[in-house]
Amino acid sequence: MALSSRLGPFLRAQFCSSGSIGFRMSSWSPSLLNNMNSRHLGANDPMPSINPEVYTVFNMRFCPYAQRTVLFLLAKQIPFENINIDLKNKPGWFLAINPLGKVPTLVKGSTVIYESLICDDFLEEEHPETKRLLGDSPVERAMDKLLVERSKFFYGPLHGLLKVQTQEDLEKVKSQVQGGLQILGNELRSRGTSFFGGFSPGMVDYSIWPWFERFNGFAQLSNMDLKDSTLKEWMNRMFEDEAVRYYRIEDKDHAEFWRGFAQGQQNYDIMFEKENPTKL
Ligand SMILES: N[C@@H](CCC(=O)N[C@@H](CS)C(=O)NCC(=O)O)C(=O)O
Repeated sequence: MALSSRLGPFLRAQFCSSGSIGFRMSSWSPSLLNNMNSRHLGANDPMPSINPEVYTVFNMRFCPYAQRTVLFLLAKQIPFENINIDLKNKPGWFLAINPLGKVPTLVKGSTVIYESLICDDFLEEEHPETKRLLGDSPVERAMDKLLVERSKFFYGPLHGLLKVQTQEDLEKVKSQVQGGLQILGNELRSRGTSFFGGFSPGMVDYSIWPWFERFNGFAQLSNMDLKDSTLKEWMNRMFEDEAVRYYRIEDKDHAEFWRGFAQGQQNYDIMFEKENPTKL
């Protein structure tokens, strides 16, 4: 990779987002305007008021796809509000906004967008004044999107771990997960940068991160570890990223959610209940 393209994300992060030329201290602060751990609203809840002047993300706190878009908004420091939705008991007003009933759904005024990667593309194009997270050239952007596509070879089987019935199936799925990890590890080694996005996290990093945040929880379920040292180091760097830290859920809470999910009894409100023990 040419030095200029390796430096691209670094230069963008340092200069473009501050709007001035020169090095700057980190001025990151959360752009989320309300509480990310609010109760998940269901069919019996009235529609909350929605501010048409800022983005609203319809979310589910444990959804890895919605996490992609939240991380994008946080990394770009675009102000937004968050509304958590009970996906097992969706409110009619949510289905009226997005008949597919999926999160993330990103709304501003009369604009309604869904599919995490499409939301992220939209935010990048709509907000050129913010930190750029996609590659500089069409080729870089296409290669990054291909890589996110190929990351399904990692996170697809990871979800499969929840369903395996036999030891034989478990070993098969574990080796599929390791195969997917190898694709990502090899790519990061060949890029030779700290992050897939260069010197700071970019689109690929934020798009694959949600499954790495959950990796330890899944790994404990199946006695598996991350063998790839390049990816381990990348994970440690990602854990230091401000957006990632702000939105992070601890391993034990992820594990509790996925245990429930595997039994068809997922509790979306684990984080709400932790924050509001007296309201239970
Ligand atoms: N391909 C979609 C997947 C989104 C998705 O499946 N979200 C789940 C929650 S993690 C959802 O909304 N499930 C509700 C449903 O399918 O009815 C994306 O990238 O946004």
